[in-house]
Amino acid sequence: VKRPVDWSLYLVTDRRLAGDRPLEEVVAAAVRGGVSAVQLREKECPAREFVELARRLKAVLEPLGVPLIINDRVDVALAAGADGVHIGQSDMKVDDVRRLVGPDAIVGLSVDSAEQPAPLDLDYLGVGPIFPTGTKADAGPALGLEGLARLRAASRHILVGIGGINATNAAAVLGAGADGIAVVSAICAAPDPEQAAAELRAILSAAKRQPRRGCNPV
Ligand code: TZP
Ligand code: MG
Repeated sequence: VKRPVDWSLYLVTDRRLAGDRPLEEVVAAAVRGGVSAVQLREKECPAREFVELARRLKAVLEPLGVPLIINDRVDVALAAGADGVHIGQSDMKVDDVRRLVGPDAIVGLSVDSAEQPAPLDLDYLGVGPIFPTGTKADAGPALGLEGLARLRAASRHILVGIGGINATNAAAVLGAGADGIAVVSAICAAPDPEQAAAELRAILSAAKRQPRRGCNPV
């Protein structure tokens, strides 16, 4: 069975930004602060090390009931027993991923415009970059809050905004229709990831719009 997921504060990892600190520690601190879902994102990691890292994060997250999603790599997600996978527009098609991971796994897809059609059998859309970001070198132009609002009007998927989101603009992203925010640098690069997550959590809790709980719209 598919378990409901709280997408309100979604941490996407970056070991480079975590610096000397072990990723497990940064992630554990972020969850103490209020992160509700974690995506392991590694662009250069060899498969074996990627699986080992995923297993270490799973050991931290599973007891806390926080889902672990693997960026790009269906094989790594399956090998490590992660909760799901996040794919981009040039990765395997959603329906092919779904066949591989099964009906209960989480499948998320990146979109960068309101025009990109998204299959229904998806758990959420990662929408962005909402704002300019230095974290993703090949990120497209920023959609802005207007682009997010357009997508909100056009889609019944769970929408998670990403790209340049921090404590100064998180409430506006929810206000434009996102169900949650995904952040990399705002937590991974913070001197105190727990406190950074707690600050974002407090902002989200105070924001008018109550984030919806994720469930597959099929
Ligand atoms: N996809 C779109 S923007 C982005 C990704 C992975 C990077 C977001 O990083 P940050 O540091 O939260 O702006
Ligand atoms: Mg990708």
